[in-house]
Amino acid sequence: MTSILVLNGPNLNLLGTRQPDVYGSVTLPDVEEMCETHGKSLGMKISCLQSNHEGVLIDAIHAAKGSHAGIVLNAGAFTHTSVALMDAIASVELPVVEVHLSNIHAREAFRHKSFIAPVALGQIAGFGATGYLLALDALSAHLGRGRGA
Ligand code: DHK
Repeated sequence: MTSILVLNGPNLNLLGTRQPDVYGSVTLPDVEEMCETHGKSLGMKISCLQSNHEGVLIDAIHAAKGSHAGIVLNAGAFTHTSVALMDAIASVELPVVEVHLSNIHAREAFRHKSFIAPVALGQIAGFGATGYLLALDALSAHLGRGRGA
């Protein structure tokens, strides 16, 4: 089984109650369960982690090297600020799919910039919780291609 890390950053623990008009009414445990179920159908073992702390997210990215084949990452607001997260992703050379529940490009200008995008395989934004499942599909296709499948 391919191991995939689903990593969520600051404030995403509040999903479901946090600005539901923007982020939807699905909770983080719901999202994680959806990922586990969908991942299983793709032959993936999903591990999930959420942290409000930049250093914890960086440590998790470092630890994923050698233990996981790829990462689905919603870095929350760190997306728009964190050179350190960008450097961590570049350092581990794992495929990372960047996810946002909301369409960050249709929101405030400061959300248009992503430090993750230049080091990510790609970005999925604006599809709510479904975006996480699309990210798993993208990783599955990418990793399958890598193995020549
Ligand atoms: C989540 C956040 O917490 C915001 O800071 C980002 C992202 C957008 C999302 O849409 O999932 O700007």
